[in-house]
Amino acid sequence: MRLILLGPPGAGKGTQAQRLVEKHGIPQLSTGDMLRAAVSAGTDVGKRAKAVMDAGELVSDEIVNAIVAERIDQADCADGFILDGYPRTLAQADAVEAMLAERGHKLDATVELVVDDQALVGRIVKRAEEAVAAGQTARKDDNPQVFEERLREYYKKTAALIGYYHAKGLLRRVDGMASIDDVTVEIERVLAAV
Ligand code: B4P
Repeated sequence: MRLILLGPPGAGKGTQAQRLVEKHGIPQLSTGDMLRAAVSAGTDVGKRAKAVMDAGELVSDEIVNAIVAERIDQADCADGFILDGYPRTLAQADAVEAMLAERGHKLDATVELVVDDQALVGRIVKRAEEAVAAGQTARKDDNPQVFEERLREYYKKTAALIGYYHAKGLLRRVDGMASIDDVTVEIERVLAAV
């Protein structure tokens, strides 16, 4: 299964991807996690991505497409993967389609998690508070000011993907306002029908 999880920042893509990994035994490919790992490791990609991520903007298509292209050729991706937070622009959507076609694969489904903007900011603030309470450092982009920019970027650059995948007959919509467990049940229900 080759699946995309789509939705605004904080919609629960990462949360649900982890559950799908357990159930389906295929890896989660989170571009956010890959970029944060590059920042922590101080690689060239990390150095270029850091300021962009801290500002809540999108890292360049060139960088992100390259890290995904490299990742999907690893052995654990042979039977499929869950793309979490990628693609985020129409150029990235074209790129992933080309990557899959080159390898003789296609996308099976795109699941959109639908969540109110108001609820999104509440989740992000809560995650930052929980990190601090646990003695960890909150993500630099998990604060209301940067979150506003992340959401603006989503509507400017990413929301167009909903129409794009709908037109291809690949879009499945799930209510992301429900509890985490209920969202998982609903995702599994729509995937069973793919
Ligand atoms: P990401 O790491 O992808 O961050 P995200 O969109 O905030 O995460 P997600 O939707 O997965 O939310 P989560 O499950 O964590 O991106 C960060 C940055 O990296 C971007 O701003 C950008 O700069 C860069 N980037 C990444 N990919 C890129 C790309 N393709 N192109 C360019 N730049 C890219 O959930 C959030 C919180 O909500 C959690 O605390 C969770 O516990 C809670 N939650 C989840 N589901 C819930 C539910 N049903 N009810 C209540 N709470 C819930």
